[in-house]
Amino acid sequence: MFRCLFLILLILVFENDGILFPQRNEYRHYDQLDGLWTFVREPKNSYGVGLENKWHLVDLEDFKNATVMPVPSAYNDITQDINVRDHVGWVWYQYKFYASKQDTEYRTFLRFSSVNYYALIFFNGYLIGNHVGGHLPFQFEVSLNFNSLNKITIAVNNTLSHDTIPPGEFKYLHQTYPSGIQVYPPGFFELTPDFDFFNYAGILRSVYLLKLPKSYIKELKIAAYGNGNFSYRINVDTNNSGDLNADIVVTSLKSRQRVYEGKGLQADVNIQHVELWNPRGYGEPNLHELEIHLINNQTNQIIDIYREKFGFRTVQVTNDTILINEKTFYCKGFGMHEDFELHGRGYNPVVMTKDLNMVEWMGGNCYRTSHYPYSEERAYEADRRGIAVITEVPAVGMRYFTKPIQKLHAQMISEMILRDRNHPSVFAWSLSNEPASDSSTARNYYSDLITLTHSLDSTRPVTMVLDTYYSTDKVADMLDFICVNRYYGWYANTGYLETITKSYIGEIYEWKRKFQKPIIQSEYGADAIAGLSQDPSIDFSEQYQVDVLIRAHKAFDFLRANGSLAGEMVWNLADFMTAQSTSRAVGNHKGMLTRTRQPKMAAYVLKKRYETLENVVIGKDKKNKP
Ligand code: GCB
Repeated sequence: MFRCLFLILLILVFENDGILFPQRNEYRHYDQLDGLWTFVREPKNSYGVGLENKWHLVDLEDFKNATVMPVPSAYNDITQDINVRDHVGWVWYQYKFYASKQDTEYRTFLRFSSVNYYALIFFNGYLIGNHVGGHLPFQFEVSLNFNSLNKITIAVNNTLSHDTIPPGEFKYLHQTYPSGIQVYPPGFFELTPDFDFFNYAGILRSVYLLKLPKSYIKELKIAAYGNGNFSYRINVDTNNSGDLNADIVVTSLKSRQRVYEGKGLQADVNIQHVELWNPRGYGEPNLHELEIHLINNQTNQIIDIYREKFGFRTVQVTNDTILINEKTFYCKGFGMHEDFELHGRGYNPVVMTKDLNMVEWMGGNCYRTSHYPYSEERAYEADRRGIAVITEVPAVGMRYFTKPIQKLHAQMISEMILRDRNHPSVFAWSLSNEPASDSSTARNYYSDLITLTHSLDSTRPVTMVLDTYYSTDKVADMLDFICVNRYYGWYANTGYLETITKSYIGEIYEWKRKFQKPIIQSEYGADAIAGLSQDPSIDFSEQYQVDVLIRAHKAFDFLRANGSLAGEMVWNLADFMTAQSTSRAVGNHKGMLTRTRQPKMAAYVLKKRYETLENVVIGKDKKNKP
C-alpha cells in the first residue's frame, strides 16, 4: 500500500518554479506559524490509517493520543517514548489560526522551509499539494477563511526505501524455534538507512503564511561576476493585471552608494569598480543589494518590492585549482551536519550561529552542506561572513540508478539551485555523497544530472563526493572538480599511524594524475570520545584523533605544494547522532567539537593549522613528486 502511495507521490511530484526567501517590507508580509502544533503519530509503518479515515477533516487535538510538537523541530527526541524516537511511517501535525481582516488585501501562500521526508499538505480540509525529499522549501497558494478558523494539517512520512533518496533498506525478519517460540513479533522489520546520520523527521524548518501583493515578484536570478558583469532575470506572477515593469537599484552595502539604476524585468550590464565578494582570508566579503520595485505601467504605481543581497565574484576551475576572483582558493573546511540535542535537525538560530562562530574560531573558510542543503538563514550568514560553501543535494549513498529515482534527483537539484543560486558564498554544487559511482549505470545516470545542473547554473562548477577509487570510478572525469572521502588510520589501517601520510599522498596523487582536475579531500578524520585519554594513543581516544589529523595534514601539505590538492575538509565540525550500530557509541564522534560544541584536543590542532596555513600555495613547486 505504502509503495503504491509513494508512486502516486512521485507522479504528483511538485513542480517548483522558483522560491524566494520570505521578506517583510512595504508591500509583502508574513506570519511565522512556528510554535506548538498538535501532533498525532500513526502506528509504526501503518498503511495510512490517517489517510483512510480522512484525518485532515477532523480536529486532531480531540484524539486521545494527541500531544503537541514544537515547530520547527524533529519530533524524534522530544518525548520519552522510544516509539516516537524510532518511528517509521506517518505522523500528523495540525495548526489552527484566525486570519486577520487585512489579509484580504493579499494573496496568501503557505510556505514550508523543510519537511522531512514526504509531506501531504491539507488546508481547510482539502489536499493542496505534496513535497518529496525534505531540506528544500515549497509553497502553495491558499484562500483563507475570514469568518472561521483556518486549519493546516500535514501528514509526514519518514520512510526510506529503495525508491527514495537517500535510500534505506527494509528487512522483514521471522524466526521460529522448533518449540514454537517466535523471536520477532508479527510484521517485524529492521530499517537500515544507507547513510550515517539519524533520520530526523518532521517539520524541520519554519512555516510561513506569506502575504503577497496580487501581482508579485515570483523568481529572481542574479549573476554577478568579478569583472562587474551583472545580469538579473525577474519572473513575475502578473495575475492578468496587465503590463508590468521593474525599477532596479543596486547599492553597495559597504559604501552605501548606488552603483546601478535601471528599468526592466531583465538586463545584462557592466557595473564599473564594484567591490568584490571574497572568501574569508582573501579580502572582504562585500555584498550588494538589488532592490526591485515592480511597477504597473498603466497606473505607474509600485505594486511589489523585493530586496536581495548578492555579491560580485567569479568562480573558475583550472587543472589544479579552484579560483575565486582569479585567486587560488584553498578550502580550509569542514563537513558538518545540522544536528543538535533535543531538536535534532530542526532549525535553531542559536545552534546555527554557534556553529558558524566555531568555524571562524578554528580559522575555517569553507564547508560542505553534507548531506543536504542547510537552512536558508545559514546561506545568508555564509554570504555575510565570507564562508565559501559547497551545497549538496540530499543524495547520499546512492545505489539504485533508475529513471524514477533520477527524476526525483533532478527535481531536488533544480529546487536546490532555484533556492540558492543568488548566494555568492555557494561556489559549487555537489550532486551526491559517496554514490556507487563505479558502475556504468551510474555513469549514464550522473551524466544527465551533470548536464542538467550546468544548464540550470552555468556560473558554478559541479562536483560529487566520491569514496570509490581512481582506478574504478566512472563519473570523476565528468566533474569540474573532484571531492574524495577517505579515512586512512580509521576505516583503513586502524592503529597503524605510520601508514597514514603515504596513503593519502599515494592515493590523491593518482586521482590528480589520472583526471587532471582539482581534488578536495572532502572527508578525513577519526572518532574521539571526548575526555577519553590514552597515551600512546588508541582509537577513540582524543590523542588518536589528533595523531590521525597530524599525519593527514603532513600529506596535505606535501600534496598542496605540488599542486595536487585544492582543499581539505575535516569530518566533522561536531559530533552528531546516527542510527544505532556497534561502531557508533551514541552517534558519530569524529567532531572537532562535542555535540554541545565544546572543543576536543583536535580542535586546537586544526585551529592552529587553519590559522597558519598560507592561503595560496598550489602549484608552487610542481616538480615535487611523491
Ligand atoms: C563518510 C560519510 C559520512 C560519515 C563518515 C563516517 O564517508 O560521507 O556521512 O559520517 O564517513 O564517519 O563514517
